[in-house]
Amino acid sequence: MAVRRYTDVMELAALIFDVDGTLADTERDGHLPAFNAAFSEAGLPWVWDERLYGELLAVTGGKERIRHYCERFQPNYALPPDFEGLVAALHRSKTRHYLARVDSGALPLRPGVRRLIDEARAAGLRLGIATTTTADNVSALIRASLAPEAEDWFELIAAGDIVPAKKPAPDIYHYVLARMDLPAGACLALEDSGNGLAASLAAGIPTVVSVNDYTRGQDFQGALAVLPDLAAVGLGDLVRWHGHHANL
Ligand code: XBP
Ligand code: MG
Repeated sequence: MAVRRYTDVMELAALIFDVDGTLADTERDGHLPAFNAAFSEAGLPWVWDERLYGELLAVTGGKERIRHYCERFQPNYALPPDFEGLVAALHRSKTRHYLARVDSGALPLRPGVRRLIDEARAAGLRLGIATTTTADNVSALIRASLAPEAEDWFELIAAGDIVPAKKPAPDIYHYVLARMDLPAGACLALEDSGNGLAASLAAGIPTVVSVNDYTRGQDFQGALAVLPDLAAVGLGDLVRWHGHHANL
């Protein structure tokens, strides 16, 4: 098995996956329509189009994104006394709409993701998830797109508000390393965005980036590889890139 051949460098022990934009195109096909459905349901006249959403993605986390939108794009909106309550309610509604979209099958895996996960499991690699999205969203996506029991394939699913600071802060990756008791150099992270890469690299984890329409053109300095998707990527490629990193 390819993994075993690289005994002269720190052996690759685990793949840590981002979720949004990496496993599936969840931003465009899941989160964006779910935000708009929540606004409409609440009687708010806010409509985010794909271009605006691309700008809003600079802020990770759904609640944080709603707050940022109000401050930056709705300066005349009179904040209600319980603004935090409104944000929380909108976000709960958004999550409900997102989950319905996942259950309807609207969010297939991106090319190559399934094969890579299958290869990694066959090779005995450990699998983890490091994401800013809500934990329920991850569970639903994994069940719907991989297999009903696929949550069990991941040793740890680290998600959402479990850490104080979301990506680009490295907190979620530090959390994963601590909980899985792994050194950063024995892991490889898979990310899709500049914010995600900043987080994984700040935690010292070698990272491969697969871009999407929202993230193409962002700053990916420091990545092991930057790819249009994972369609042509096998576990052997990841092991080779990871070994190369360890030899630098
Ligand atoms: C993903 C995100 C998430 C989702 C929304 O970033 O920013 O916030 O857009 O999820 P990354 P919630 O892929 O870098 O982890 O609304 O559940 O927060
Ligand atoms: Mg992402």
